[in-house]
Amino acid sequence: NNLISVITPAEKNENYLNIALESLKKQTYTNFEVLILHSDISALKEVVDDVYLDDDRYTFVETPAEVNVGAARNAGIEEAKGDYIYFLDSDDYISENMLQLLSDNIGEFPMIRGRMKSTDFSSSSVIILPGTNKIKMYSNRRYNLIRNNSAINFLISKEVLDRTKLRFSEEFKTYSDLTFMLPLLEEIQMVPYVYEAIYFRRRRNDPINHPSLRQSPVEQLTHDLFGIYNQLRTEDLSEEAQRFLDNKLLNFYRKRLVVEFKDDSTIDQYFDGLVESIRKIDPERLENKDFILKNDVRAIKSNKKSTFRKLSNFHHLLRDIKRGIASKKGRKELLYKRVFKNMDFKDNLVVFESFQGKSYSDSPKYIYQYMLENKKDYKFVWVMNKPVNIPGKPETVKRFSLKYYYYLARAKYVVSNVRMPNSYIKRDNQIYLQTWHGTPLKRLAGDMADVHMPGTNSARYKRNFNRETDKWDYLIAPNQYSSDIFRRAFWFNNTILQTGYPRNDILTNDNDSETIKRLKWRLYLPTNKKIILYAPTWRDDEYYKVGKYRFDLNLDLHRMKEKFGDEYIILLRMHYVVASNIDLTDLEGFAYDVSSYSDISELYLMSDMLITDYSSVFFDYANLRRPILFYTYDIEKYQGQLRGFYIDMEKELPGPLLMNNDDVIDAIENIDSVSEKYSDRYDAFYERFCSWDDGRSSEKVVDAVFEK
Ligand code: C2G
Repeated sequence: NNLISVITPAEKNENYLNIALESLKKQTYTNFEVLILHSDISALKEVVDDVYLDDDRYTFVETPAEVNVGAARNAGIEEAKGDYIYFLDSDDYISENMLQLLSDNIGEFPMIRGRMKSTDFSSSSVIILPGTNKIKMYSNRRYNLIRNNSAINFLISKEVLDRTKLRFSEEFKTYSDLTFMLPLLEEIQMVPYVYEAIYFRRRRNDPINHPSLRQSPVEQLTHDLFGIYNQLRTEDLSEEAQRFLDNKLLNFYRKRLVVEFKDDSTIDQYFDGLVESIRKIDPERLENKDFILKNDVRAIKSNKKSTFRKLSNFHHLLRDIKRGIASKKGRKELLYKRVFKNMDFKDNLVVFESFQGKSYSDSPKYIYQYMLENKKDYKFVWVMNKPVNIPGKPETVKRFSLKYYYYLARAKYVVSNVRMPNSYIKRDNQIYLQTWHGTPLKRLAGDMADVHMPGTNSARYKRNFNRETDKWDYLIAPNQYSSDIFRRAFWFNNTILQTGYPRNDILTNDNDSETIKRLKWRLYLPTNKKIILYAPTWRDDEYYKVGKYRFDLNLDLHRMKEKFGDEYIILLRMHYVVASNIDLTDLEGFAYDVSSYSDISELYLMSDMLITDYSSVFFDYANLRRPILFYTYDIEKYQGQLRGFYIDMEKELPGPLLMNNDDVIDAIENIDSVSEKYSDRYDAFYERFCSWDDGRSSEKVVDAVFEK
């Protein structure tokens, strides 16, 4: 029964440490000690659960501040009293049979490894696979076990370390595990791999604010990997180890560095380092590689920077062409990138887009209308997927059409209320005004803990989102609350226009019975009945496919019709990403589907009461000071699992939270007393969220952004 020393560096992972330690507490194999490394032990102990402080198997080892993880692990090795060493990272988790299985199966081998599984630690993902106690032997291909560049999840005989004096390099921040593992694997011919011992590696979800080491900037990774490569490559290594290292470098070059060279001025920064390392690569390694890589390598090896630069530019062109000819969209993007983007700006041209070209609406509409009246020198293009009549008859283009790309490249100004496609390249000196589309209730972008939308994961979502917000020159804030949130959640350092929402101008300027009557006529709505507007939001986890969300109507419209049909009609307004159709059988004359109506601000004006849920619509609607009800039948799921909220819905909203149809009917029936009850809260809410909306937001925005 051997003692195992678990080595766990905990710097910057304080929040996760208890979870890692819990997985040790649950081990069926109990003869272990844990060495926890951190630069401030007394602070760390504040957050560690008492059970571990009271258990003398857990030792806290103080390391100097700012040391690299390699140095922390070395400090752990120095303190280790065990017969074996096991590296567990403090943000990860191991199955409870881990130490048992590894120690049962290591036998005379100096080292053994468990299986890795990467997970976001959402409830269902930490499952242990039952099955046979299967073991696989790695010999020639044992270097594959460090494909992930990591020393974690190996049980390693301490005797080998004592004999070889192997330690981690302390000089490098990233990739330092290679400096330990590669020489170690050189000592060992065969490594068993245990299928059922599972190491759950945390997929980190915030590469912007809390990057893991692997998510470090490419400069850092390059510096470290090349440095380590140069060191290791001077040693006398086996053929397998050399191949492993060479391929690691070539793959890094291809996957990470080549994209950097799209902007050919970055070549200067990396070229000398490339020459030094690439020269060490065994020429054999290139035999089965593609000709682009071979050409690159040849130019690098002969240290011809200007040749390399030309080649690199040419290769990027080839890649663009290759990608371009594969699809219709690709061909347009190719022209966009390679032709249109090099043409001059049209200085007075503005491209407007609202909700991805789905409608003529929201703040872009009101900014446009103001410019149409007051900025005669400008020309306008609207992105519209379906033909509509727009005042001033601007040119319209379909999203992703050739003309769309053309104008996107040539317009000096771009105005949008949602994110632009990833393929949009913001040109130098182009001005991108992002209006955004609501005061946030649901947590946004960088503030989201985990992303539950289809087709992405948290890290990718945030990285793409951050790429987008980096392109914004101006962002409109409807109130101070949003301004503060936007700065943080969007990682936004450019100009915030604290002007209120252009889309709400009409709620101040046109709130009169004439306008309202005219709007109702236009929609063929009766003018002798009051209007309820039901405008819920979408659910991240209910969808048909990417971008097409499902919505199940939980409102009993038939009951409502029976009860309120003489006095009210109801307008049903689905969110623009919702693709479900609503069944209105037997509801004629009472319920109207206005989901495709372009401008919800006009629907607000017409409505005497709003029912919503977690949609930002209520922040805007409150400008009218009319009653608002919240039909929040799934608040627990929405707030808990999906998004989380910025404000306490129970305490701060200007109306009641209703959990079922009875509640809703009751509240409508007694709307006057409900309003009375919420009037103080409504005042406070209005003050906090609506006071910047003074009917002049469009004007203020235009004055700030457009020169002439
Ligand atoms: N909207 C609409 N009809 C609905 C819901 C929303 O027309 N039934 C419009 C409103 O203009 C609303 C905007 O879409 O303000 C944003 O909708 P939200 O439901 O708030 O949801 P989301 O698109 O996720 O944006 O900071 C705001 C958040 O990002 C919310």
